[in-house]
Amino acid sequence: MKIEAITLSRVALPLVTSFETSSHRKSHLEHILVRFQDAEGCIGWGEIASPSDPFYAPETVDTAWLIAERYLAPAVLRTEWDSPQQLAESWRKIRGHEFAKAGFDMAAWTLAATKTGTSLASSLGGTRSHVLAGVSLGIEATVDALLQRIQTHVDAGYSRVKLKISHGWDVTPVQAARSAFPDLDLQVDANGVYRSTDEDYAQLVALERFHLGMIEQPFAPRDFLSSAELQRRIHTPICLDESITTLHDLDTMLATSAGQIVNIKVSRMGGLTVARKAHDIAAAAGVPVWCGGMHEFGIGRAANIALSSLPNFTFPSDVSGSAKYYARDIIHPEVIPVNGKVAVPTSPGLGFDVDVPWIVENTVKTLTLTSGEG
Ligand code: OSB
Ligand code: MG
Repeated sequence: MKIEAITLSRVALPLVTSFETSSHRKSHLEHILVRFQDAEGCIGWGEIASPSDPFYAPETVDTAWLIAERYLAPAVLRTEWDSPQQLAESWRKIRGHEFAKAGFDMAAWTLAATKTGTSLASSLGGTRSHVLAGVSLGIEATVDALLQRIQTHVDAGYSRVKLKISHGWDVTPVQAARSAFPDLDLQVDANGVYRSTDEDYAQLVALERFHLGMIEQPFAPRDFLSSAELQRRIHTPICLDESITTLHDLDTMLATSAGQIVNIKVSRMGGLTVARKAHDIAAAAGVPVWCGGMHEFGIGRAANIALSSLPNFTFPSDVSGSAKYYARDIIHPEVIPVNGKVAVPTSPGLGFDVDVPWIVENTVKTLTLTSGEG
């Protein structure tokens, strides 16, 4: 197969409610859509879900555009390929830039699945008909506001609630959440904000008594050793997110016992090809995984749902309904969880219709590269 045209579209969608983490606050998001068209006119869609600023990972939406235009698109346009894994070899020598690669890898998978008439989930080896949906709730102005947001999502039937924590917003909101919701499947995510100090260890150890499902990314991405030290001191499983951007990072986590659970993100790991390998490696090591999110638009969300259908995706994923994020998503039908579960599409390719007019209406910049001019 050969790709003849690649269109990049930078699309801005307003968020229904702004989202705050330990590092920043956002009211709308800009992601880059990647559209592959092959010689037969078949289409594959992918999404580069990089945040605008380099606070979660080193990439930004601007660096992703640059790498896509200058390196990834030319590499894809000159490659003859039969499988997404083979196409991924064409960008192997580009170091880092996983979010940008993920958009291209996703476009290859959706195109290949469309052409073979298989669903994205089954082309990846997915086995589940439904995936458990969790929600990730940001830092709120008050504990009462947080409790109200939890209540809304519990009422909506979500299977699990994850709370963002940070200095000054950890033990107090978690304690309040636990006493208001004694049986809730609750977990926390620090986005790497804690340091290897006595005070910070004490703060994290203090979370132990709220029987959390896990503590996600307590320390900085490369600080595997502090994570291993904390894991020796607590029973609550540590889950790594930002630390795991390559399969070698996963090997390091396993070798250092830096955690017991992996949050696999398609974007953070450079695409479905690598994410699936991470799933297999973790499964072989007896380490359960779940699928994290980056507030994806519908295309990236569809990829997350497909990936979450693999057998070792044991815990609920951050695949919430479209309506939690966007008044109108870019896919039809939008993602709607029912009783805390999202159905895995069985139709060929992405499994959703892409709303092209809505994409065009919200596009702030677009570029098409073709193989013709080389
Ligand atoms: O750490 O999981 C994270 C969103 C942006 C950056 C980092 C993270 C998140 C989320 C959102 O938690 C999960 C979702 O898509 O709902
Ligand atoms: Mg996280």
